[in-house]
Amino acid sequence: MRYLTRTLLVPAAAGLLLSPLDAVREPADRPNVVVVFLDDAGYGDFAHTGNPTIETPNLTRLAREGATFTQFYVTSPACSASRYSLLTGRTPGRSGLGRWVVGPQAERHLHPDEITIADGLRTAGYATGIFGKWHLGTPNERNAQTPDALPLAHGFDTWVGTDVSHDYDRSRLIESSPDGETPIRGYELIAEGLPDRPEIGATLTSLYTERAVAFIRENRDEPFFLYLPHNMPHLGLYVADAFRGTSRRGLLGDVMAEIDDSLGRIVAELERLGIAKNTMVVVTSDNGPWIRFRDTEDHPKYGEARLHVGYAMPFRDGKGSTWEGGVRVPGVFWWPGMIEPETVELAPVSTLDILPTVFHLAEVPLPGDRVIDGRNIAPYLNRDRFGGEVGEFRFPYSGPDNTAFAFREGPWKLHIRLTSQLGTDHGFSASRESPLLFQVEQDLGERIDRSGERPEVTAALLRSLGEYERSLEDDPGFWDE
Ligand SMILES: [Ca+2]
Repeated sequence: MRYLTRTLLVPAAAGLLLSPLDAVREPADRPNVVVVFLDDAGYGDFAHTGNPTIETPNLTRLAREGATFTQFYVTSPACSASRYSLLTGRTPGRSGLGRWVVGPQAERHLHPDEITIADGLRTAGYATGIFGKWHLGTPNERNAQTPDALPLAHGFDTWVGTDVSHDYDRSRLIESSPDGETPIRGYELIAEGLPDRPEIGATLTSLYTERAVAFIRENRDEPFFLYLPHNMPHLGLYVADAFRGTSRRGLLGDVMAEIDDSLGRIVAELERLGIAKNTMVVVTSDNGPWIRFRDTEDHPKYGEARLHVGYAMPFRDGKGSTWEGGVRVPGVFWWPGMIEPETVELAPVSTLDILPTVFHLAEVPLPGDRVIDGRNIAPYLNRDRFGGEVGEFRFPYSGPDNTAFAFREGPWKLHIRLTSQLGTDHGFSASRESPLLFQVEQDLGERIDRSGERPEVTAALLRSLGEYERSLEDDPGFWDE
C-alpha cells in the first residue's frame, strides 16, 4: 500500500488518499532506516563478538533480537572510501576521489551526480538526516568553497557533524542552517581546530544522539532515513564525563559504552513512539581498528594511543590493511517483527549491499545509468517476506588509491598487492604474477597460502578481478568520465 507523500503523488483515482499522518504503516511499507556507523571500531571491540571487558549491552540485545552477519565487509580499510560505498552502493574505484581518505584540503568530494541512499529515499518521501562525521569532502580554497562537498548536496535535509575526522588540525564542526552563511551558505560553523578543543570532542557522541532522537521524534509520522556516523572510537578518544572511568577496558571501553548507550536511547525512542516495527536499524563500523599505535609510546596528538586502539581479532592486521582485519566488521540488523530473533547469517555481505536492499524495501528503482556493485540482501532478513536469490558475492578489496588490492569470490580471497599497518608483507609478498590465495572461511587469520595447490581457483579469481577492472573502465565515476 502506498500513501500520498511529499514527492510521490498517487493519482486520486487510485482511491488511496491516506495521509501518512493518519495511517499506521505496515512493517514493510517504506520502513524507516537507521544506519549507525562507528569509526575505526574493530571486529573484536564489541561484547557480542567476544570482547571480554568492553560492555555493549544494547548492541548485544539488537544482535539477539535481530540478525548478525558474521562475514560483513566494508569496501576499504579507510574512512572516505568506505563511506562512499555505504552511501552509493558502488566500489571506491568509481568514486573518482583517487585515494581512500580525502582530507580538509582535498579538491574533490562526493560527486553531485552520485545517487546516495539519502537521494533515493528522499525521492520516495523520506525525511533524511545525518548526525555525525561526513568525510566525503569539504569546502576549501581548492574547490572554490563549493557547497557540493557537503551533505545537503547529497540528499540530506539536515546535518550536524564534523566535515573530516576530528583529529585533523583543520577539522570543523558544522551544522546545516537555512540562514547560515559560514563556511558556506546553508551552514554554520560551530567549532574548528578540534584537536585543540577536547571539550568539544567530549560532547560529540551526546550531540549526535540528541539530534538523532529529536529527528526521530519530529519525523515519527513519515518514513525517515537516519544516518549516524559517530566520530568515535577513532583516535583521539573523547568521552562524556558520565562514562569516564566506567569500563574495565579503559578509555576505549568508556567510549564504546557511550556509543552503546546512544544506541539504546535511539531504540528506546523508536519503541516509545511505537514505530520500532516500521524501522530497520543497521549497526556497523567503517573499517578495522588503528592497531599501528600499539607499539608506540605517547603520541603528541593522540596521547597514550597504544592503549586506546582496538582489536580486529580473530582477523589479521587492521585499519589501512587489505588483510581481513582492515575490512571485516560487525554487521547487526534489527527490525522487530520482520527479522527473526537470533538470526545468524554466515553468507558474506558488505556495505555495498545496503543501498540496493534499502531501495528495494522503499520501492525506489535502482539507477540504470551507472553500475551498482551491491546486491539486494533482503532475502537474508526474511526469506518468506522477501523471496528470490541473493546474487553471488564477488568483492574487491580497495587499497590506498582505490584500486583492487585483493578479490574475494565464494570462500576464496586472492591478494595481488599488499597493504598493511604492520609492515607490508608479514612474510608474504604478492603480485598479479604471484598472488596469494587464502580460503578465508577456514583460515580466518590468512596464514596458509593455497595458491600453489589450487591454481584453478587462482585463475578463476584473476578472471573475476579482470572483469571488475573492465567494469571500472566502463564506469569510472563522474569525475573522470
Ligand atoms: Ca575510519
